[in-house]
Amino acid sequence: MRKVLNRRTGMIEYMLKPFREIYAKHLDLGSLNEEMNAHGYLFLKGLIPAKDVRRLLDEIVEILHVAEWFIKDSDPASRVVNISSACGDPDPAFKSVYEKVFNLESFHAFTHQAILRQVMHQLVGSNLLIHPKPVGRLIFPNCERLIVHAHQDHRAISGDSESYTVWMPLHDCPPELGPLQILEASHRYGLQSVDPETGIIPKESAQGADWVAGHLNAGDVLIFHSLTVHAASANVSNQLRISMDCRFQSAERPIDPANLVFPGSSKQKSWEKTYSNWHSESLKYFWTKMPLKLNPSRAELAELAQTSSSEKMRSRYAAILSQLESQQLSHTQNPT
Ligand SMILES: O=C(O)CCC(=O)C(=O)O
Repeated sequence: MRKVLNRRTGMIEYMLKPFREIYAKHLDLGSLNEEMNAHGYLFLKGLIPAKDVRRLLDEIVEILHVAEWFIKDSDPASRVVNISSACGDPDPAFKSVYEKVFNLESFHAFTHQAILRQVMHQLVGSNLLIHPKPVGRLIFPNCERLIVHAHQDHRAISGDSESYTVWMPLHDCPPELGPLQILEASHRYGLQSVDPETGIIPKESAQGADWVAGHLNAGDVLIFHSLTVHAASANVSNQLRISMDCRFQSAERPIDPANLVFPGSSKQKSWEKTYSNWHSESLKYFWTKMPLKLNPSRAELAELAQTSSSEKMRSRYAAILSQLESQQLSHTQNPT
């Protein structure tokens, strides 16, 4: 950490080490695996054309404007929040607005764009699997409970640890808007201990090199390994932070089928509902046409639906299995 004088406040502040930047215009695809192996993340500046990011942002902002998340009579594009609307997952008010964002065809298409595929092919090999459920983050400022603390994605995503998260702000995201911070080289230490009550990795005991951070702009992309420890910083601005994150892996490696269905909310969310206003067929159920290796397999899910120790887990496994069946994963070549 570096000490710097904040000229506006006159206070000394501690700055994290900056991200290692890779400029998209100088992109050497061949060097990315080595960079990822060494540091556990890649920070690609200007990878996605700003106008493409802006198009998606405008669609999302329109939904949030209608939901009255922004200050009355302000320009929705400035994203200045109406603090009386502040909410976050799992508040019902948040979920109903978020569902509209999640159902946008453009939200899903964004993760399939050619330049991202090209980079991710380089990292995972030719048989690329894009997880079908991207996550949109709509983060109100000054809400401590909405901050995502230090964790490793592999704990939640499961399947195979050789998977990667791509985190993309949909507008310029200076430190005061609460972008992600990364614990450099922390992917080398396997799954790290969490506080059993909160599931958070205590920053003091997290293993890795330095915490790194920076100012991300629309079009910049942060990619990290599923074992890389990372955390959001606090949004201390007066604006909503809007970003999205999605996961990529090789289709030759196992995937937890929970990533293909809606196990926690089978009644509220479904692929049929998600697709109801889409114009194109091309991305619907795209993964069912791929020979995936499910872990747990369908036979194991059936067993777990009977034998898991809690009723909650038994019904979760049963829901995953029945949703898989209705997606006709029998199309896969290897549905063990
Ligand atoms: O954007 C955030 O606030 C958290 C994102 C995150 O932790 C992730 O993408 O794994």
